[in-house]
Amino acid sequence: MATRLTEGVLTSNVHLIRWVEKMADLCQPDRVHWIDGSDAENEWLCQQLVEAGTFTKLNQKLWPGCYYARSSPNDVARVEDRTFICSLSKDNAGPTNNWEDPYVMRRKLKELFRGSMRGRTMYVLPYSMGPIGSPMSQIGVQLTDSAYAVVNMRIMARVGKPVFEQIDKNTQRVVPCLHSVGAPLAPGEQDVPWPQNDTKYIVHFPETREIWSYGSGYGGNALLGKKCFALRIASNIARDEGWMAEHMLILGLESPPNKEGQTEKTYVAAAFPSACGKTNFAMMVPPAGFEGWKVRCVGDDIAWIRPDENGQLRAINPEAGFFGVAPGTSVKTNPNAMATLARNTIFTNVALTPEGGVWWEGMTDKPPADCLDWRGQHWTPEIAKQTGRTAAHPNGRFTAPAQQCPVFDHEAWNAPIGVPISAFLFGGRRATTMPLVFQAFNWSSGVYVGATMGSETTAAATGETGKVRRDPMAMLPFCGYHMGDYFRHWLRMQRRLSATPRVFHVNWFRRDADGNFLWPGFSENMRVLKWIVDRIRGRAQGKETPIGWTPYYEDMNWNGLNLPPSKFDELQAVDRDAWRREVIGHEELFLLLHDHLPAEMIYERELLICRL
Ligand code: SAT
Ligand code: MN
Repeated sequence: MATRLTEGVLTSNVHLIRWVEKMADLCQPDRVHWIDGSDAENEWLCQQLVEAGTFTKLNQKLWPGCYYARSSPNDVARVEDRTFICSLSKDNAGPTNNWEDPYVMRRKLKELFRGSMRGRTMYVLPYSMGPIGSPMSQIGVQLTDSAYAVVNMRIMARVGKPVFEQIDKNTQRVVPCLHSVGAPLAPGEQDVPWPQNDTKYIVHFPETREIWSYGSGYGGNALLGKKCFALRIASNIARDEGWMAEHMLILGLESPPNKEGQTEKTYVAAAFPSACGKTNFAMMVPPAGFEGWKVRCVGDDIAWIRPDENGQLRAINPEAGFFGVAPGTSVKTNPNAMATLARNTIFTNVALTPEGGVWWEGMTDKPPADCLDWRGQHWTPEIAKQTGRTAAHPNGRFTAPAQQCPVFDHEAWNAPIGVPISAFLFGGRRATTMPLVFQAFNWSSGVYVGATMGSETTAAATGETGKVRRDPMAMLPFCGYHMGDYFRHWLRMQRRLSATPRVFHVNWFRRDADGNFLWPGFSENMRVLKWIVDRIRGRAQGKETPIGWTPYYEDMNWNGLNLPPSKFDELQAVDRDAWRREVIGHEELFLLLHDHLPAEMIYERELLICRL
């Protein structure tokens, strides 16, 4: 019998109602619940998650408003090998994406989703990526049988009634997103909050702007507004409409007031691969020697960027929360993140302490005497020594409201047209070859620098960690179309700009011959950022090298840090032999993309080889 929805429907949009009915027919949930986004509803959902055993309410004195979750051990990271771009033509998805014929994939998905929500509730979750009603925002509706996904999405995006009201105006596209953890329940069976099997499909249909995600409850696989919409689908929309959807943090650097009491604010956007310190950089605390300087965080993961009518690039952070890596986060490495996650936060796959608190490696110098690890097993420092088991999963995460960040730039985040972007930074995790910082010569050499970016792999995706892979603009797992066309789109953007942002490459992770980090990182990265701002403003000198402009030692502020010029030289060294090998790495990527590769990339590579 066809489902006819009557109860609790929060929209008058008949297309939306028909689609929900159709999907309910397919997935056969026991109930349909329309998400209004209220506090009461959120409490009710969290209570249900506690009753189902998915959530543990943390000690409310220590962690007010916080909950703790463990996923199933086979569902702890994005699954790149199960992520598909199903464009009509395989050529449009390109060689860096998995592809399947959309007709074949749709049939497969329909079979998987048939009855997949039996025994569960289907939640209808409307969300706006970006300020509701802003010309830079996009709307999605996620249907999901995971209350965990709903309460996480409520932190990560603007959700609920105001979004339905925006949908009812019928002025904006709505991207349909269907999500099920799979594993239907038999009558009377206790809920299985996490999928127990390995059948996972994270599927995007770029032409019809649709997302279908099956079999995972984890982060980027399940919170569909994030990587699936804000990057994979949005990169397609952006290409068609002349804007950019990027895997970038946005921060503003504010100078101390001058004699007239005025400050200077400069916004930059930076692309680093997952788990390479975007969150730390986005809310960095200036070190000693930078009294009066302020870093203001606009976003830590995604930037939507478009030229305004004056040809100035402007960016918004379409998200509303941080889905950050917990291990390594501490009051020393990122005090602002620690303050952000102190309340109203969901912790996933970290350790649970006997007092009802959370812990992860690197949070404190001294680990708890005992706790339950991310698998729910007894863990002590002694057991860790013997078995090498960590208390938290290396990709353990916190989901925290961005507005709780002490240095959050509320005004910029709420600005419908975003903030002006003066520079793009690219960076990866590189033990060798890449200096601390260099500036590309111009826009096309900057696009080359971003396009050929490499980084050592991390735990944010399943698979081997620590290997250098090319990760163009940190978008390798997130670009929803052919990577060669994406480079062309970047190159073309310049034509619409009156002021071209400067492009820089940074590397906080260079090591010496003994494997020690050469650069202290974290707060000290401010010194690099300051040089970048001085370059943007035309105040700092640059030294020409084969790869770009680099700082003179004297042009960096060294107040409060004892870093001798010899060490700086080691950090900044351009080793021509290592760079020749690096260019061969670029060539491998170019071979892969060859038939869509813009000519500019070849010319830039040739110029680089000549300079080397
Ligand atoms: O799992 S997410 O994609 O949301 C986080 C990340 O890998 O950057
Ligand atoms: Mn990310």
